[in-house]
Amino acid sequence: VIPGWFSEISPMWPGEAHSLKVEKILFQGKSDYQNVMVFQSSTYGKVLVLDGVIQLTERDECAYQEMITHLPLCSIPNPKKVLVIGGGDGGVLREVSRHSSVEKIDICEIDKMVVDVSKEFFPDIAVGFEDPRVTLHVGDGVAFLKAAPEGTYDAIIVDSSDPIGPAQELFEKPFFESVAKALRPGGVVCTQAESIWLHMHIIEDIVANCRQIFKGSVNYAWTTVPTYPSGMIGFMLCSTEGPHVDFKHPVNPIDEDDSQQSARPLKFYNSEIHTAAFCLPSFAKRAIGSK
Ligand code: AAT
Repeated sequence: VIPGWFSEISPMWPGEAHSLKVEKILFQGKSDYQNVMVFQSSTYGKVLVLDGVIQLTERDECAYQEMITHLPLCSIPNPKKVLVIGGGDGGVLREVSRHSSVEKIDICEIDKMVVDVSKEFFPDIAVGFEDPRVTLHVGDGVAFLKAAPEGTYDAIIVDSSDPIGPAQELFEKPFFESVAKALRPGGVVCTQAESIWLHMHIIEDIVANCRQIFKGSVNYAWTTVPTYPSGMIGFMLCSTEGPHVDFKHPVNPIDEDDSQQSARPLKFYNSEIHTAAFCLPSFAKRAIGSK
């Protein structure tokens, strides 16, 4: 460990640790679920860390939050009811808000401290909570989905931390089953699905489960996030039986002229990168396959 630097050390990526130079530690706390830290970095703005793992930085959060949100929402016409699991920082909410067809946004985040810390230190991200369509539920996403009425949501976005700690069950089969139940026919889910460089075994398990559970489309897409392990992260996009969803060809592009877009223009997402996100390196294509 280098003094004055934060190194992201975890058994989930043994033998490597990306480091950022720390200017100042702004917050350190312990919630019921995890250790929460915020620091000012030299080159990536403020950084949110949970249990030693980087959740976001101000500089590159757009590449994750925009993609995990618009990949599913731009793939279906007129999304109205959206559920976010995790995502207590508010960044995914901020992105969902760009869609004027959306009428209701539920969010279920397990850790209230993440929400409070985001509101204090990341106002440009927590701004997502200010949308009147948003209802915050503080609790476990697994329990929330078990209790959710069937066929409710057009889209579910699982912005979850890694499968060590409170998010473990969000990567397991029963959770995906309740996601499928809570979606309307032809509804879509997008879940954080780790890195093809580091976690192919996790991805293969998720793909196998999703192929059994989701009778529509099942696809893996990815984005670059310099401060996430291996510099990239992927998403599992699935649809339930019903109207066909072709994730690779977005039918609901975000209108660039919309007034909300000009006040806060998209930094990363566009229709070309949407389609490109589904192109996989050959080694990943072989392991994941396509359907
Ligand atoms: N948008 C920032 C990126 C994240 S945040 C993941 C969120 O999921 C955290 O706020 C965490 O508290 C929440 N969470 C974890 N488990 C649960 C659960 N069971 N129910 C509801 N919310 C939960 C993801 C960063 C990915 C990091 C990649 N290395």
